[in-house]
Amino acid sequence: MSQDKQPKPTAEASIGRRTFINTAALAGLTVGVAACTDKPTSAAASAASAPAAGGLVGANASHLKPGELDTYYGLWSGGHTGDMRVLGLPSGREITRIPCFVPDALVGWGITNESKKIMGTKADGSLKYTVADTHHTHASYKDGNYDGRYAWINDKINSRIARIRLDYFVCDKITELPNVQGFHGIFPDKRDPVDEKINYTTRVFCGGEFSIPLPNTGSEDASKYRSLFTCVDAESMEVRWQVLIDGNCDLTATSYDGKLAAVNQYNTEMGAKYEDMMSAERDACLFFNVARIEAAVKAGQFKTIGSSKVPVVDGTRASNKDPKTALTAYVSMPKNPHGVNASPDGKYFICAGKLSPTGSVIELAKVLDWFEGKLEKLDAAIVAEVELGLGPLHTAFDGRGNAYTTLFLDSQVVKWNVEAAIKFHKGDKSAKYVVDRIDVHYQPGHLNASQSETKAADGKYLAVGCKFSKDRFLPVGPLHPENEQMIDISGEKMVLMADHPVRGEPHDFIIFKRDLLRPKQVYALDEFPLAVKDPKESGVFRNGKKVTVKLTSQAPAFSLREFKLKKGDEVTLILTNLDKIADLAHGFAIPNYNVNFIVNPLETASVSFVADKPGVFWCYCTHFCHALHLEMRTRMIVEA
Ligand code: RUQ
Ligand code: CUA
Ligand code: CA
Repeated sequence: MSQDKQPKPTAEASIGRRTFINTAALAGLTVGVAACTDKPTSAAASAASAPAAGGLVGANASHLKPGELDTYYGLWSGGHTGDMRVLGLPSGREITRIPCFVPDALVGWGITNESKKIMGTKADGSLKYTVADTHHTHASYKDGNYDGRYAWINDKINSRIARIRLDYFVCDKITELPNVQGFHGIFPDKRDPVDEKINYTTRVFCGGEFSIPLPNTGSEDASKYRSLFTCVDAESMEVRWQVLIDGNCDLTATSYDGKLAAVNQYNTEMGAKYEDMMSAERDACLFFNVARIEAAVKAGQFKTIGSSKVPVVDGTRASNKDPKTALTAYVSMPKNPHGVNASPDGKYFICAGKLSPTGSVIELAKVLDWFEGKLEKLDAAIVAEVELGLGPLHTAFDGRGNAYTTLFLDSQVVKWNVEAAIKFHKGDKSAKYVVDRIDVHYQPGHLNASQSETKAADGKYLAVGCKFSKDRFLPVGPLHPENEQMIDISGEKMVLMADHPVRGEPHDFIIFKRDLLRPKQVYALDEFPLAVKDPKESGVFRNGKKVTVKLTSQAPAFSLREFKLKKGDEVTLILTNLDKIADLAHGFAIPNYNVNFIVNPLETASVSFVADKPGVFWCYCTHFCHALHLEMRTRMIVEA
């Protein structure tokens, strides 16, 4: 990036510690980003060392008295643990984890037939995947706010999207995206672009970050590698369509009118090597015209790739030069941007610079004008490109016109006013757009504010996911936790409230008011086709070698005191928990058979195994349920 293209630093921006950014500094910055990911010591050198401002005031706000309930839910990506974390805020207490992509020993996810069916199995019945890397989670919308139906979460390693039912807080469907590697950004649409009546989420957009041969033949010729942008149906979870693009997809955002989705692109170079991905001065924020793409699919203007039947439309630059027919629009962004976020007033997408110290504001009405041939130059949709600090990554909003952006290299969050930034960019150099800065500990990635990407953004709490905790917690060996910090943003100045250690690597999250959700605590028996509805239905049902064992649980006993099998039997054991009061779960473990799972009130779960070991096996309840919990057992006798 040349120096003369950069906006001049302002006094009130009080970046002060340096004047950036010439080419040499940028080279250093690039190295810094790389070093931070694998070398904590070099990251330490760039971490802010000043103590956070005003800790005392905020400390009260995040501490809840015993028995007090939080006022906000937080849905957090679990990271490598492949699950979703549920937090209460402002306390930051982790209340539960919802398993989805990876087996979970507590509830028996990946052990029961029901969970294995959702996760996906190989021909031999074993799980197709046992690793995952979740990054982003977002929930379904209605009228521009969360409606409490679903949340979605991505698995970057195996390009899977999971849906969480928010009535029971369980994962009910997982879809693997065809021909995609490095599925990263994810965002549901906020309404339909055409049908007035559909003011809620019906699509989920998924960005493919890595380019691969299409179909993936293993070709070494990287010039032919491409990425796909994918639309998944929110209800059926089937893939509706894909868009072939130039460059790659990183994060994803959607507009409130349903018309636009966008991804930031850091590799417009389509480089296959690290260095190549940083060779261009500018990259892009790529917009998708949702209604036009769906019209093209309807009109049969698509191809398919390999064995996939999903329609793929052409969104490459060369095929989308005419605005009036274009499916896509590539808006130029400074070098290797990261993070694209929709402002709650519905007007702007904000792209953070990462290798550029800037935040870019894109006016959505202007992008739509371009698609209609009313805006001559697409670049005119960029209404601000202002300096924020070093390593800007993600942006949240308070609903009062302010944006909050993480600065990875500066270890700060910067609060800035969007309209003031636009004025400043227009030439009013007296417009003070930076409102406040706060040091965070350390190297923040994602952040989010309460209700941030909804029309009901309320500017109360901000959580920041700091990638390094360094010295903030008791040392526990080489693997440090990450540090989630809670910040009070209700005033002009940000106030640090609390630190929470968290096992890596949580990435993204959303925070919303608790009254938007009414989770159920007891299942409906009818949710489960295999339910054993009456203890009298219990027993061993034999059909040659195939054996079904049916039993029920009611504290503190299983309906069968014992059951007999023969060595070599192919067994399916079905257990329904007939206890129907909240909080009364039972577990079921079979020694030496690698079985343990939980049944919640009125839940049914089943496991299948071959009774290959003769002997007596005490199947016991693993979830403390009653004073006679230890006595809650049944005897499995496998005859030789
Ligand atoms: S990314 S630290 Cu996977 Cu969400 Cu930005
Ligand atoms: Cu049932 Cu413990
Ligand atoms: Ca680049």
